[in-house]
Amino acid sequence: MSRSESHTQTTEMVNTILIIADLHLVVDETGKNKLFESFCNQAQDADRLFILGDLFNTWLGDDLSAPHYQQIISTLKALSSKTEVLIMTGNRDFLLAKEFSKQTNCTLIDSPYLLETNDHQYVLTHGDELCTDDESYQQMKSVLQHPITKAIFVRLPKKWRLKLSGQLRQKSINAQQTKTREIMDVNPQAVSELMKKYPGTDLIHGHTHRLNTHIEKRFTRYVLGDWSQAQGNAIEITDKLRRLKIS
Ligand SMILES: [Mn+2]
Repeated sequence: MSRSESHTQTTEMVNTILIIADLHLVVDETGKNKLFESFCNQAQDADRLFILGDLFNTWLGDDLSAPHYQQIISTLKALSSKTEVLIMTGNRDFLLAKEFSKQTNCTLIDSPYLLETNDHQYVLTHGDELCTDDESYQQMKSVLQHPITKAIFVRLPKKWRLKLSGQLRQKSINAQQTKTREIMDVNPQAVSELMKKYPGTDLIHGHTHRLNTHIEKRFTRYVLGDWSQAQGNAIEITDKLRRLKIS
């Protein structure tokens, strides 16, 4: 369809899609939880909301973590009765699973996810798989997020899970201190290999918390930022893409 033809379709409803990532919600950061709740109230006017990973700062299994986030869960449930909510897991909440999905009525989606709008296509991903320079991280991820490891972990007693996750978190904090900024960013080669598989699309991802728009030769890479207690950010796609500040 040519541009002029699409312009004649003025009666066609324009869909609204919202995309966020990296909220890293924790129980005691009530400001951020409230900010997310008010965002969800406004998101009821949208057709679809995508959350591209790390909605929660830690998730140690639905049975263990869901009881701590009942407010967030009911907010998501209320939203999903009006708006389709699609959630991708990140490296912090990769144990989000069926029970969470059932309680919230949100759909868990795999990465990468191809989003098709009327006239555009976007590849959506959390983004950590593109940080290939961080070899120790990728090694750790392949072990921790292996289906067998996940299946064993969620069956461990709650006390063990809490203890293990605390140890892993400390290990990760220590490791990050010796890594450079460059190592923890996406690797251009990894990005271009992904985008070769999806010609003609643009990329939207989070994880690095480096809100920016990178215009490359063949595609544009939109990076979402993380959320603070006072401010969040989103991408809104209607007939065009624009950035939103959430406060
Ligand atoms: Mn992440």
